[in-house]
Amino acid sequence: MGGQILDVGLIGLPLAGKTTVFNLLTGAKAETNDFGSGKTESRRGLAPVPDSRLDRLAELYHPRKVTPAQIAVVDVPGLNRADNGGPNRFLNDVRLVDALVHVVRGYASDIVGPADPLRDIEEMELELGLSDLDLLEKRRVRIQTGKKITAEMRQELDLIDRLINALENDQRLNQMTLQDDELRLIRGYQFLTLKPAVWVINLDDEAFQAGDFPNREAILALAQDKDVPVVLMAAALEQEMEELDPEDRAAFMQDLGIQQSGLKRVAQAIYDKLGLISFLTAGEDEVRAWTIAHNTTAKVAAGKIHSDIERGFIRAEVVAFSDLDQWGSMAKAKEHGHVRLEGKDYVMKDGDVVNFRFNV
Ligand SMILES: Nc1nc2c(ncn2[C@@H]2O[C@H](COP(=O)(O)OP(=O)(O)OP(=O)(O)O)[C@@H](O)[C@H]2O)c(=O)[nH]1
Ligand SMILES: [Mg+2]
Repeated sequence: MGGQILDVGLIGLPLAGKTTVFNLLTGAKAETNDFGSGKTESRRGLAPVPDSRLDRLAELYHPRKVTPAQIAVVDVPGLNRADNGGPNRFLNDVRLVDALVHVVRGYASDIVGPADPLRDIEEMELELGLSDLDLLEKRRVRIQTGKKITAEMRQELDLIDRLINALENDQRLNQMTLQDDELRLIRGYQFLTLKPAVWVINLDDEAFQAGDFPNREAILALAQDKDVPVVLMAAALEQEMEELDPEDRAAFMQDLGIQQSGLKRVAQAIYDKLGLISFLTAGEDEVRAWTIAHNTTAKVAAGKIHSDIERGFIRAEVVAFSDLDQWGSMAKAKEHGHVRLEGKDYVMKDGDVVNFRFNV
């Protein structure tokens, strides 16, 4: 994560349902069919990360507010097939994101024709690869035509050749084994195929319920090969259900076999892919989820909340959510020996409910 908040870009071909997915994730009511209206600006929004543990903590603490973790989402106009030659400019809007969600049309469209998700995935993968190739080739020329080639530049040139070779063989850069020093050399480029990706196959009701779509096996095999998780979604259907009141919605979702919302499943895929977990804080003021990297220590996690808490860190009072949930209060959990005092090097776990003690 570059900043405090995780940044995700929604990309895809025209009319794949990107804006519908964007609305679903962020609760926005943006107009769909940008392609038809010729709109070419990206839009941004915030998606709350669903976490049922927050609901349970709210039940226990009756806080004034509940704050879920958030993901910043960018909805980019559809990649224009006619916009050939040169890398697609819409991709510039996702150059700095932490993860790319490719929304793939799995339903027939009156305008763009029958569903062909495999073709669309291949087309987008090609486009992302070409964009990275373009950057690499420019960099290679810049080094080669420079006044002096240092040892470090020579090392970079070798690496650039390897990366170009991989891309030319239809690999993503995230499929390559790269050493830390190599990753450091190329970090500044923000290569698109090095970013964690998720493929969301957007389906009609029936296809979603059947869990089936054209070229399913081939797509799943490709996804495994490229190390990209696949999430099936019925975005338009879920969007319609947003209009229902929560009870009807729950019953309806159950009928359709939707166990978890599309938002929840996409968020989970992104967290898994990026190696992220959440810890929780709970009090009468606020119950809140915080996003951290796997293996973050207590002191660094404290810094997520405030730099003063990190600087003045004394101890972390920690209870696993499952224990707090089971015993129903901090006092009871303590009585049964589930509340621990941990030092600054304690490695945080997903679902830790934490109270930091600190000096200012
Ligand atoms: N049948 C069906 N239609 C859908 C689904 N999701 C979106 N659509 C429709 O597809 C059209 C395009 O949806 P958008 O969400 O605007 O797609 P987009 O990818 O943002 O499109 P552009 O930004 O214009 O490229 C709209 O008419 C949606 O109602 C779906 O799951 N099933
Ligand atoms: Mg759109």
